[in-house]
Amino acid sequence: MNTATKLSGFALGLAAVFGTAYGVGHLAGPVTPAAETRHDATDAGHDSGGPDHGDGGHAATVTTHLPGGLLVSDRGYTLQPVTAPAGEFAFRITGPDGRPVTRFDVAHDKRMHLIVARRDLSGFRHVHPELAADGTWRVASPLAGPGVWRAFADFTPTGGEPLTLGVDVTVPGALEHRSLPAPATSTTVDGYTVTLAGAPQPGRTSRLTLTVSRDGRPVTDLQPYLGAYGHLVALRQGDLAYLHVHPEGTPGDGRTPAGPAVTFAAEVPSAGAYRLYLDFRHGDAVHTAEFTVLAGDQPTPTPAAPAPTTAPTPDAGHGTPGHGHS
Ligand SMILES: [Cu+2]
Repeated sequence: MNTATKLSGFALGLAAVFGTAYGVGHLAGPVTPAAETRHDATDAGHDSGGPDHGDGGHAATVTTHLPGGLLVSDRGYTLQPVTAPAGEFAFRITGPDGRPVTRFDVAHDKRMHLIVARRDLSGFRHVHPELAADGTWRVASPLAGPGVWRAFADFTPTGGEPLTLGVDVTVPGALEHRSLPAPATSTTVDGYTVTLAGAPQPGRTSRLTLTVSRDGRPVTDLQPYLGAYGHLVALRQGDLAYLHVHPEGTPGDGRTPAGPAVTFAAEVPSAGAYRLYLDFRHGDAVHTAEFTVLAGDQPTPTPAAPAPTTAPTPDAGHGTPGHGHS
């Protein structure tokens, strides 16, 4: 079987999952409701598990949602990178009239969230560009070196729906392949240790709890960042489908502690491998902790095992289902 055949089979599998995974829209934030109900899905099987989606309309009108970030153009809005001086990244969003959009609503403290990662899921950055009067967004380039990058613009045009558009951007240079790190439930960043409890399950809401400590002590004075104690983005291996997940509770609501644990309600659109990126703020700096997680019917990673050093094949880094060799 060649790669193309494998991929189309994979896509069909995803389509089947999406047929019942409409709840993902709540978490994907920017979602693409299909104009028509293309799958005769019913609400069967969706009445169990997880908090209320807060939007009772799902049961009556079942639509097929795509995760965010897969489209460069959606609902009349298009993400267009523009030529920028060295060291800068610039782009525009054009609207249904073909003109650059100049009015955006604030969401999570900002009018524009720009997320980038290489296609191999390395190099994640989450930055906030500045809008010029002509509709051009500019930011110091977050593209940290050669590779094929995916840039996600997560925004709400004034008068429109939240959207996440994605575009590939190539930075020339010697490519260095990075295998997806093995699934793990603990990681370190900037001197912090972050642990992950919970595993996402396709088609239903799963609680993921991330706990931050430093020098063996729980961090209990996390600082609000973008209106929350943590920001979690998940990217799916294979197509970089983008899920922006928000934590339970709001700083200052009188019941949400400032750490050490931040809990998220996450719903992934399919089985497979995802890379999670947790942005949290402490010591007046933003830190990003990264995890690989496997969703679906896969062996549950053993918390005590740091890495699959006893994996059955020496090619463990490439053993993820769906990874096509040529
Ligand atoms: Cu942001």
